Amino acid sequence: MIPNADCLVVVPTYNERENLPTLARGILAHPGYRLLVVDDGSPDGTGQIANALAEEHRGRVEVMHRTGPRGLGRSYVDGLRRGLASGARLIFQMDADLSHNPEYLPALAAAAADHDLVIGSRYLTGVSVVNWPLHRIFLSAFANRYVRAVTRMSPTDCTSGFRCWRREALERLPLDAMVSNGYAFIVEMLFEASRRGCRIGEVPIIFVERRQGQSKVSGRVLAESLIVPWRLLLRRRP
Ligand SMILES: Nc1nc2c(ncn2[C@@H]2O[C@H](COP(=O)(O)OP(=O)(O)OP(=O)(O)O)[C@@H](O)[C@H]2O)c(=O)[nH]1
Ligand SMILES: [Mg+2]
Repeated sequence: MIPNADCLVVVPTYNERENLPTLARGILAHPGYRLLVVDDGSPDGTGQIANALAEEHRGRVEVMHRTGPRGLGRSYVDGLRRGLASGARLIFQMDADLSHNPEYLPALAAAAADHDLVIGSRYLTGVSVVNWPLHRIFLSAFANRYVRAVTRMSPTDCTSGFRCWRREALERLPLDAMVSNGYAFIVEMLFEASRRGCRIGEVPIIFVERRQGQSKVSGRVLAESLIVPWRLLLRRRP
């Protein structure tokens, strides 16, 4: 474990009002952890709930309210930049819908002692998902195999959005030049990290399907996920 690590968890939100307070409680239960919510003007008022959390936990919870075109990739670029500027030494990414359990945060942080990037992995020990219908398991497993086959990346879970970065690794990524906006952004970050020689580790997690709110995965996001791995291969080396 990195002593006195200053840990910042970046969480993009779009319509997560039922989930955010529970998630925040789970993250803040860990001493030394801060939360940055990147809300995309959620119509359900998630942004106001995030403001109330920031008021209640001054100095530990911060909110970015994005305007203009929304998207997971854009939100992460803005949030990760803010995270770097805040001086955090470990920067985490996780979903707001409670699929990623904050109890795993210290395990990811511990593995970051000798890795630049640590992935919370669903596929390290079989398939560790709860409450997923069979078609979701197949879709996710196919997406992961597809990405690994096209890009030749070695992690068992290349599409997990639960990650921990050492700040020096994140600083080296070309955040300005990222092309994908949906779920493919997660793959693009990993690709850039692995071709820069980052030491990538994985720790097993059990992923739990969301109980509240709706998935934002659209046909457009899925189409982007099919194309981006090929675009990455064609990209010139930095
Ligand atoms: N800021 C922002 N966050 C988003 C956007 N789309 C999705 N998110 C967040 O990204 C995380 C993952 O989105 P989900 O809809 O859960 O996607 P998913 O996990 O692939 O789908 P499910 O498994 O069905 O929940 C959640 O925290 C969402 O609130 C967006 O356009 N902007
Ligand atoms: Mg989800």
